[in-house]
This record gives sequence, structure tokens and C-alpha cells, in this order.
Amino acid sequence: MTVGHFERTFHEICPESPAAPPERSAVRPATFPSRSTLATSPDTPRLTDVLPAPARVEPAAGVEFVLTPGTTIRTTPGPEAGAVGRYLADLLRRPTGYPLPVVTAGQSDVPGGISLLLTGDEAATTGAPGRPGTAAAGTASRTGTAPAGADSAEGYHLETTATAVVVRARTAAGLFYGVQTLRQLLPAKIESARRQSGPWVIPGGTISDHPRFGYRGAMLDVARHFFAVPHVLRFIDHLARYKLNHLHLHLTDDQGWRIAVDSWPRLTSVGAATEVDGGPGGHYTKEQYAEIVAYAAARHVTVVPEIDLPGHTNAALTAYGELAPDRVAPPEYIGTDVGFSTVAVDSERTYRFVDDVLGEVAALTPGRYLHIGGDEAFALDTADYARFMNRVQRIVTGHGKRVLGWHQIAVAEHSAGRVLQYWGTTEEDQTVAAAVRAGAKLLLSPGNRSYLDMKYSAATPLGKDWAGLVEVRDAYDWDPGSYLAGVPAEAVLGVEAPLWTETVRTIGDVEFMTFPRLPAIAELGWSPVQARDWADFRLRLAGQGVRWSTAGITFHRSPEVPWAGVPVVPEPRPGGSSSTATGADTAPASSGPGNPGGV
Ligand code: TNX
Repeated sequence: MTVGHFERTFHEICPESPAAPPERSAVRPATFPSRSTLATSPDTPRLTDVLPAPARVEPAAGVEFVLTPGTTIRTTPGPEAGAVGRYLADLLRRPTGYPLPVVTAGQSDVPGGISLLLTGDEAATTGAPGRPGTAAAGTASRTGTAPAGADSAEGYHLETTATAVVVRARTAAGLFYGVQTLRQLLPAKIESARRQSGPWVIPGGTISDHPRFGYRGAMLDVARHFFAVPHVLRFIDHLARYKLNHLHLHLTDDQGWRIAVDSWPRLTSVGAATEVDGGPGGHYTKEQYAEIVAYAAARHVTVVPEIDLPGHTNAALTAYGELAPDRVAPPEYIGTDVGFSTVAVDSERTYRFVDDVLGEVAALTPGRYLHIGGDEAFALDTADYARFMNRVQRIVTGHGKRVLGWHQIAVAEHSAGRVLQYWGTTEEDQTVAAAVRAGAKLLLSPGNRSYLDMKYSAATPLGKDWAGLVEVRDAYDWDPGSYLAGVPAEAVLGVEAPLWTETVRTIGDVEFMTFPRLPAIAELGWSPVQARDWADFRLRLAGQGVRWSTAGITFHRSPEVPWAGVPVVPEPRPGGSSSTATGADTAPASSGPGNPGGV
């Protein structure tokens, strides 16, 4: 099992792809004030450019730190901070060409440099100097009272002077987020897979930061179209870049079962053989799944596995007809209808199956949640559905996990620590509000705001539109803390952006639908309400576009964002391969007969 610290580049995944576009220096949008201090070159970001917006930013005018061939990365002794230091060194070594040794703090005789320090409980979010709310006039303080749900365990404090960059945090996760911030404070060419020339300038000042919500996630549907391990790892890197901390994998659906289960082997030997439009499908072995979990953990991302029940189960039924209501295995399904399948809820054999599957999946899951689906079970009446889900919830807690499910599970009884994932498009739902009053927490994924599979506009070649068209401003301009009537912010666990893949076949397609909307959702999950401002966000987002181009990441050039210095990237063609600036997706697992260019 390899858990490299370096990010997956497009060329590691698709070595045959044409070369990435040539480097360009980032050109700032004309609306940015011009700067003329010190060694700062036009492509040096400002301290206030970070996305998601930090809680508190205090630039130090005229101060900057310059990375040199002699720069050392020092970390608190111990494996946790050391791992973050090596992650940072791996990000920086290739583009800078500098050695950037990672050493234990206190043992280096070189003054200054970059320090990543784990501190005591008093640290990070209130970090000296200056506490939230005490910013001097003229600083860019964005902190007010931290709303309930703020999780300072993930906070960090970053201070940059002319001689040193110091990140302090209570936890390795906080250090990791400090490193993601630091990365965005370097010129965009830091995202290049090839060596670039400096100067490598970091703007001076301090940032004190912590997330608003404890759960910040994205979902990838690997059932409708299967995505091989390297693509999932690349997606995890995209999450980590924006301080998201949960990857929800939709592992099972009508079109395919994607995770090996030893006690029910036909789930994958039979149930994984196809996908939407009849492509080859695929599944993860337990070793491969463990690799995904470990790669995510190294980036402070927790994997949430979903086994969708009782509907969305046609693939399981093709493998084991005994689980079907009529005990007859149906044919495989490669269409995109929903709601027609169900397991037999009157059969003890079904509960044996659920217990075995969830037990094996729980054993692969270090996180606290198992997602049990629960959406669109139209083949059952409400009473049968609720009875079934009550038993499934008890099975989950019996395996030591908490229940996470689509909000339809609200009709089932409360289960300790359970979370409902709201995917509706209206801001009122009495059943969900009642379940929250009974103790459930809410994860916000409104279809018309956070669904990454919705089209941006009527002209978008991929995606659906049942929840509406979702441009980047739609994804950004809402508040998870006050979205659903009768649900207080304290009951909101966080926010997640789901990517369903009926129309999404390649990693290029995934990126095109993900960027630039995922950063919008990330900012809702991370930044304090006071720091959120569309006019400011769209400018910061424009700066990210240069980074994506440099990193070979495909994205939608939203007309709402003043992209600058970004080469034109062809958009995916409907029903075909993603012809992107970095070339066609060459992974066999995500190219099917209907995808002739994507071979
Ligand atoms: C609804 S949202 C679904 C999925 C589809 C998606 C397509 C939800 C919980 N279920 O089965 O893939 O719409 O947008």
C-alpha cells in the first residue's frame, strides 16, 4: 500500500496525456490594487486572497518572507507534525527545486525558515498576538463571535515575518490547514509539476483561523460511473486544498456495487460488472479501499462510506436474487431512472445481509459515520420503510458507528448521534425539523445550491437540471446555519457538495463539475458569516483559476468570475470524453463504449 505525501498529478494518473499547458505568470484581475513593495512580483498573492476566507487576517505592510535554497522546515518532534512538514516539503520541492529539509524544531542551527509547531490547548485560534475581535484599525479582521459549531481543534495561527513563517496549531489537522493557507500565499507557479524560477515570496502578517462547521464534505458517486483509485486520490487532494474534511463515497446503487464484501462475494463478482450506459464498471478490493482511507487520513479527510438501502439496490439483487421482494434476480440496469428497486424488507435473510455488509464496511472505516442512504425508496410504503430503517439503524449502532442517511430517514425513530443529510430544494420540511427536535443533527446539501451534478447553465454539456441550474453564485449565496426552517445553527453539523455521476464519466468531467463550485461550498463550511462576501469571493476565486490551470485541473469558466491569465480550456462535450487542456482521460475504468474519445 502506498500513501505518498505528494499530490496525484494528472500525468501520474494519465501518463499518456499530452503535456500540461505551458506556464504563464498569473495576471491579476484589473480590479486588484497595484502593489510596488520590496521583491513582491505581480504574481505574489496578498494575505487577504486566501480561500476559504480565514477568520482573521492582519497584513503587515511592506513585510515579506522569501523562500530560498537554504530554507528549512522545522516541526515539533513526533510523527504527526513531521508528517505535515513532509507533506509541505513535497508540495514545494518540485516547483522550487529547493531541498527544503524537514528537521525537528530545536535541532536546527539555521535561524528562521518555516516552523510547524504543535502547541498546548491555549493555542491556535486565539494565537498571539491579538485575540479575535481585537484587531487594530486598518486590518482585515473578519472575526466576530464564533458561531456555535465552530471547531477550534482544527484552527491554526500563521505568522509571517521577514525571517520566518510560523504555523501554530493544537492538532496536526490545524497545522495541515495552516499549510494549505501557506500554499495559497505562494505564487501560483507553486502548483506546477515542473521546476519554476522564483522569487518565492510570501506576504507578511498574521492569520488566525478556525472552521465554522466540523463537517465539511464532498460526495463522489462511484456507482453510476466507477472511478479508479488514482482518480479518487486526486479528488481527495482537491478536497484537502480547500480544507474539506469528509469524503462521502456513494459505493452502491442500481447500476453497480463497488466495494468488496467477503461474506457476500457475488456483490462484486456479479454486481460490479457494469455502470450507466453499459461501461465496464469495477470495484475496490479491501486493500484498495484501505489505500483510499489512508490517503485521505494523511490529508485529514475522513471517508464516509454509503451503502444505499433499501432502494438503489438493483445491483445487489442481480447478485443475490434471494434479497429481492419476489426472490428473483433482476437483470442488470444501465439506465438512469431512480426509485424502482428495493430489498425484501420482510425477510430475515435481508437483515443478515445488511448486518454482514455493514459489519465489514465498519471494520474498514476509522470515521464515526456509516451512511445508509435511504433516498427514493418508492417501491415501499412509509410504514415498511420506517420499520426497515429502524432495524438498519440499530445494526449501525451495533457495529459501533453513528447513522448518517439522506433526510428521508427522518421518518425512522431517533438513533443516538444520527445525522440527516438534507438534499431538498425547499427551505421547509416539517418531518426533518421534527427529527432534529428529537436529537438528529443536520448536514446541508440542498440540491439547488450544493449539487455538483446540476448544470451551471442550460448550455452546460454535462449534468442534470431537476434541482435547477446552479452557477457559482447560487452555490455561494446561502447560509447553511439558517437554511431550513425550525432548525437552529447549533443543530447543523456542516455542509456537503454531492457529485452524482450519471452524466459524469471521466476525472476531467469530475473536475469540470467540481470547480469552481466546490470552493464556494468549502467557504460556507469554513468561514465565519462575517467573512463571506460574494464580491470579494469572486475575486479570490479568480486567483484560484490560475492555480488550477497551472496544476492541470479542468474547470468551468463561469461568466460570473473575472478569470485572469487563464488559458481557454475546452469544456467537455456531451456524451463524449472530456477534451481538456491536459488531454483526454485515459483511465480504462471510466471510459465506456459510449465514450469513444476517452480510451
Ligand atoms: C437524486 S439526491 C438522487 C440520486 C441521483 C440524483 C441525480 C439523492 C439522495 N438521490 O440517486 O443520482 O438525484 O441528480
